[in-house]
Amino acid sequence: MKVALLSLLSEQEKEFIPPWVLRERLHLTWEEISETVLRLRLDGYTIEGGHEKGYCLSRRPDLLLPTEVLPLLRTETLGRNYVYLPTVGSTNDLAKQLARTGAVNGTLIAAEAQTGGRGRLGRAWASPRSSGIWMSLILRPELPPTELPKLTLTAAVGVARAIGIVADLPTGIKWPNDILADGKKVCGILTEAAVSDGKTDFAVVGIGINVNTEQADFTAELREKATSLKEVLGRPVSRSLLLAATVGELESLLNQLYADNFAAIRAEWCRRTVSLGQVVQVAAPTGGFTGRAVAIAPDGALIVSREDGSEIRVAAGEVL
Ligand code: BT5
Repeated sequence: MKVALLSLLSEQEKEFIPPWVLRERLHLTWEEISETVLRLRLDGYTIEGGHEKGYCLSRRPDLLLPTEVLPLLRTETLGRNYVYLPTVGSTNDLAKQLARTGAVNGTLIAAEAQTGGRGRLGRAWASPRSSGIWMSLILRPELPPTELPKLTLTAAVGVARAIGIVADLPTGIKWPNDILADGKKVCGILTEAAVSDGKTDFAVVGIGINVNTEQADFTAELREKATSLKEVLGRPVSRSLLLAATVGELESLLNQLYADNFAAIRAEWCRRTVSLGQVVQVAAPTGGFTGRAVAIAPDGALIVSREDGSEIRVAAGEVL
């Protein structure tokens, strides 16, 4: 009901639609319409009017509400089950909980703010309220655990494409999970998975994008390395459009991945990366070393060439 009423009011935003038109077009009683208006007002929509003039939508909230996001989705599976929260500890933690209790493939979780947003290795992820996209996707991929690193690279390509489409901004991917704009981090990706008997039960792809985040929202330490799309572009970007575009690009890339065409995704990743050719410091569990990032292996690992000419595959680890 909410979506139908909003879409009718949006046909003539800022103009009153008379009661009889609303009733006829929506096939609802006036009581049902008034009640839906009340619920939309509680969600943050500014709707003026009443039973004499009818209703007029004068302002939509800048929130990732289902009523804002679902009408924009062009996907078949991803995001069709959408869980939206004003506040959550971590969307990845909630996604894992929901996945364990049977949530369907493609379930999307998004929150306005995270109180315990996480990066890799237990690091914190700053998630100021309503300034970015803090989301997780539950996937049940037909991928063996050894191939899961491909998911992070695929997600990075999807986000970079979506930022290009919605914000018209070129970005660079830093292996394996960062997206940079103007040399600073605008997005981080955290892929986690549950594996049993050598098989992937589910994977959770967590994505954090600083969309309209202000420098003042970051701690002094973060200001040096983090930025947002708004800061780089000098204008705000619609979070709902970017969320829908990200999910859309991811769906088509995942279809490509599952159709055994990671090679094409890897090629695009290589075109978009800023990591190849760079001198990198690798902090691996087995000890750190320095080398030059020279290639991405067919399975998504980074190939680092050391001074002595030896090449090392870095599947998981830290590139500084
Ligand atoms: C990441 O980790 O970059 C993965 C971040 C994933 C965040 C999403 S948000 C939705 C979902 N739910 C979660 O709880 N997490 C995911 P890593 O490569 O370890 O980078 C973490 C480091 O990035 C921190 O140590 C900071 O230095 C920096 N950082 C923290 N918050 C940031 C922000 N908002 N923007 C840019 N950099 C940030």
